[in-house]
Amino acid sequence: MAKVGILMGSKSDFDVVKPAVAVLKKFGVETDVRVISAHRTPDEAHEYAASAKERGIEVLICAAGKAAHLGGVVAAFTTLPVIGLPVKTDMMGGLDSLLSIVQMPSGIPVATVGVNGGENAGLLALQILGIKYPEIADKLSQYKEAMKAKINADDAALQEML
Ligand code: RP5
Repeated sequence: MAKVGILMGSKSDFDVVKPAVAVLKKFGVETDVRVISAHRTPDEAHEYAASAKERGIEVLICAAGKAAHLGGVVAAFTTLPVIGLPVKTDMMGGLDSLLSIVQMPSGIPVATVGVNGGENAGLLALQILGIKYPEIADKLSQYKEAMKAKINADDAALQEML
């Protein structure tokens, strides 16, 4: 059963969403990936958000660009944690998307990752799930150890060159 619901406002957002799906898959976490728009399919956005918890979803990721209100709208209809994933745009490089998602007024928070930060959105979802599932928290510790080993190896290689 999918633990993470991943919504995107348009199929054109999918390239940004892929790293989130990939990292969740790598950790063995099933996802439910959908194209649902806050303004083009508002009824579906409402229905999905309001029913997510009873369908077993534990964390939501919402990717959107421009006037990117999908995360905020979804967060309005659920108590599940919502991670906003701002999509880079042509006009402002994604600053428009970022501000639309991160600057939620008090009362309805949307945890926001960087522009096109799909992998971090997936990792943040895993960290939230790790509170409940020790096996996910353990895998995250191993992931961090591997990252540390790589940086240390890169540093050692650099020192050799200098
Ligand atoms: C938003 O508008 C979507 O999240 C997408 O990033 C942006 C552009 O959508 P398309 O015109 O490519 O469908 O709703």
